[in-house]
Amino acid sequence: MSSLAEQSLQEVLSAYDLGGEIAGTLRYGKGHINDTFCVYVQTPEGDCRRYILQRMSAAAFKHPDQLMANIVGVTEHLRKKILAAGGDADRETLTVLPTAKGESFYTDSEGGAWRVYPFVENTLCLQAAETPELFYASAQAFGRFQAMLSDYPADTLYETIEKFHDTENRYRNFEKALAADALGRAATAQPEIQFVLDHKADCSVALEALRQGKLPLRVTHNDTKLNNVLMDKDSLQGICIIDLDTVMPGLSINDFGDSIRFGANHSAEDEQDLSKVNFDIELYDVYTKGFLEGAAGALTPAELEYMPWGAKLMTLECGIRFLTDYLEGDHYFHTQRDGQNLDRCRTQFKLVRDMEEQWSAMQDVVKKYTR
Ligand code: ADP
Ligand code: GN1
Ligand code: MG
Repeated sequence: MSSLAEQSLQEVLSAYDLGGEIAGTLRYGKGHINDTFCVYVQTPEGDCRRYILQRMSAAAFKHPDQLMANIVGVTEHLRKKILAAGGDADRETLTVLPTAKGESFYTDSEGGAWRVYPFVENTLCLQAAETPELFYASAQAFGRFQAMLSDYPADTLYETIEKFHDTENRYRNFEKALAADALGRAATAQPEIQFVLDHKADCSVALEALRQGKLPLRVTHNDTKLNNVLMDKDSLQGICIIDLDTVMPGLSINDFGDSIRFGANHSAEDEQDLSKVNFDIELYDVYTKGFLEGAAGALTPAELEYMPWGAKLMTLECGIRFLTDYLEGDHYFHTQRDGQNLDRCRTQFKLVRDMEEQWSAMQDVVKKYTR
């Protein structure tokens, strides 16, 4: 984590009018990409108000202006839909708070790009599916998100990270990192390297279906981890989808699959004891049910058929990305300890192996809900 971000806080906060005196600023959340802070503000009326302040990752996002144009467009679209449905738009979508000069983000004197969102209060952000009911509620929320964006003009969205879920390209990047082996770490990851090499053909499955016109491009979230949906503390429903940095044209099966990757098990993403890492077909079942309900019939028969592939490929791809970052020296994903990206890679590959063993059961679950 960068202390450079902390050094810029004063400057950044002075670019915003947060409606009161700043009482404190703390690092916040468990995201791997952005530098996230919670800002506490004391209003003249004596209330405490919170904001999320984020420095967008320069390693991940090369064009913050394009990224923020996407987020402003998508959140305004969601706001209209939510209001039309009689919902509470301040809680059910993120809202970009402009700078005092009316810009959607602020660039600090070091070149860092920052943004502010009002904090969505009275919500839970889960790091694991604590109950099947909560996981089911998150699935409905991601499915609804997909449905609400189904009429968003996809051609107005910038590609914020090029080839983000291009698994073939992720494989090629892995090959490059392996050939360079810049830190001599390949020797410490031989079984994982072999696992990737053995799965080369899989990396083409969804992309080939896209090229053949079987799977459509849609507006998708592309980072549907459980900790990217806020759950209402009272109703325990998924209410607000966050982390909109990667909303862009993509595959619905990837949105489904990334949630399964992260949530359909009972272990942390960086668990070191692999005996604790097991793909849970029951959680897969409840998520499938919730996602299909939320998407409300928007998916084609081919998308339904490829849903298990979405789960396997997002898990394989994420493992390849963690391994690549490990080989390259941990430049992309935030780490708190040595070897963390390799541990993350190992959990992903264990989950892929489990999915391979339960492949026909995974297909049966989708069939059960789509008959
Ligand atoms: P990253 O890309 O690094 O994952 P996120 O945008 O997901 O960053 O934010 C990190 C964490 O901050 C989230 O997991 C969540 O806990 C919290 N968070 C982000 N935005 C809000 C918000 N508007 N209200 C409440 N919590 C938020
Ligand atoms: C990152 O931003 P965050 O922590 O929600 C990453 C995802 C990975 C995930 C693995 C923009 O998600 O693609 O699947 O880590 N986001 C980006 O936990 O690269
Ligand atoms: Mg996040």
